[in-house]
Amino acid sequence: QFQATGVQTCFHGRHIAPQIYAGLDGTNWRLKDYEARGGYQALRKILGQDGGEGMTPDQVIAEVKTSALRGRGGAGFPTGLKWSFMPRQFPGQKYLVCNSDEGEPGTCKDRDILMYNPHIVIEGMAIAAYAMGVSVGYNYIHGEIFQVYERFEEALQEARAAGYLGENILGSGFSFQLYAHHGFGAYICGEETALLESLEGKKGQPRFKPPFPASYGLYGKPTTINNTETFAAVPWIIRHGGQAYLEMGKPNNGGTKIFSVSGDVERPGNYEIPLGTPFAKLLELAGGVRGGQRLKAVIPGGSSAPVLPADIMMDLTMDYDSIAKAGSMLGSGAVIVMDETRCMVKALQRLSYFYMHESCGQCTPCREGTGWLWRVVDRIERGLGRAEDLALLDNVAENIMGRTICALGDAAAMPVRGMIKHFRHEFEYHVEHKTCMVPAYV
Ligand code: L3W
Ligand code: SF4
Repeated sequence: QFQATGVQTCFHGRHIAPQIYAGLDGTNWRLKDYEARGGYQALRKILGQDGGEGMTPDQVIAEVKTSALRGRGGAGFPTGLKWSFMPRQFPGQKYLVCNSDEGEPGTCKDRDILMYNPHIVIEGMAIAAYAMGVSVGYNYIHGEIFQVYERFEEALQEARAAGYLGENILGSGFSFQLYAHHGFGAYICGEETALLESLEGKKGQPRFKPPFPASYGLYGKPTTINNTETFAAVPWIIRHGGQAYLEMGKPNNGGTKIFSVSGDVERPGNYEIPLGTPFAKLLELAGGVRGGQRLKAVIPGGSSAPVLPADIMMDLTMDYDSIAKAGSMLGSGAVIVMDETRCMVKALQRLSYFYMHESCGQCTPCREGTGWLWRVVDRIERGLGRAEDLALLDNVAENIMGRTICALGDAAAMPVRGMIKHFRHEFEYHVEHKTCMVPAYV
């Protein structure tokens, strides 16, 4: 178990079968501490240090493919496959980017990795750079967490001084320059192509995909972007093997995942558990539902994921496939727990406001549609709703989905549909009785 850190964060640190958070106490983030935990051994291994044979880039990618590591930022895309998209013989510069722009409501895991185990990300990025033949990388860190940026900068300096970054790393002939970049503080800058625009010094607005960053990324060059937690998983995979990582989780869902549990639980915080762990176990780790209340609903993967009612959730395991089968998504792993005193209309009112506020405004269905969603939910919540408003909400959501440049449009529409699907009676009650059916909100 972890100790309290004293730093204002959601770091709570109770976990089972951990590898990213293993052995952390909030103070032991420095290079010497990381090395004492076996840090940089994976990098040494692939570079053939300490008398080892080394690994070829293809062998590294094959190991990551075997591990079934999937992108931890939200999409769950297979990491090894993504790495294999990078053109090998490209004559110009290629880039590696870490997406630490964590902005999904409910998600607070990446900032804790960077704060308490920054070298694991540096090592993971260096291994990735070696595997894809990349010599320059950036870590784009969320704009509103300056102390995390400063911590990562310090770690970078330590790694450079020790020869783990820079020219001719550990005398191997492999060079990799890594820089921290302070993000701009907008949710949309976490969308990978908006992040690239922002990194180039432009307004953070998403680009059309395809082309994907693997062929047209930073400054128009081939670029691989992975989430912070994804890179943090890589050193363990290289040290212990992809098969061992896969076996920690379940097929197609390798390894452990950090879940940020918030809302109505006794002990909110970040929990690192094997993928495939029952939700009931995660809830138990977080101390159960607060104040002995009954569980009403859970948003299992950050605010973009459709809500699931308690009875469905209690039967699920925490992995990409199980949650997707139930009609939601694991997303970035932000588990928002709501007890029976929560009004679903109020919750949706708050979420819809967020997406309206964060829409970048480039495409009409999202720019106008998110405003419509919020205004209609807002009037239902305030007792001014009309009988036809539920159909209108569904119609607006339908007209956003699949018609926008980036995933924010879908992310705004899906929670609306999820709420109405599972809690329609609460919305109807609001419209009919002009008030809430949950006593706390009347
Ligand atoms: C080359 C192809 N590359 C896909 C790459 C693509 C990207 C990754 C996944 O959205 C989700 C979204 C949010 N050739 C490729 C290819 N790629 N096909 O694979 O791509 P995609 O389009 O499925 O996802 P995305 O656009 O990256 C991310 C959800 O995550 N989300 C967001 C959380 C936000 C945070 C945060 O705060 N930072 O985590 C939460 O659930 O709704 O569905 O790299 O280039 N043929
Ligand atoms: Fe911008 Fe929304 Fe279009 Fe994404 S979907 S590009 S956030 S307007």
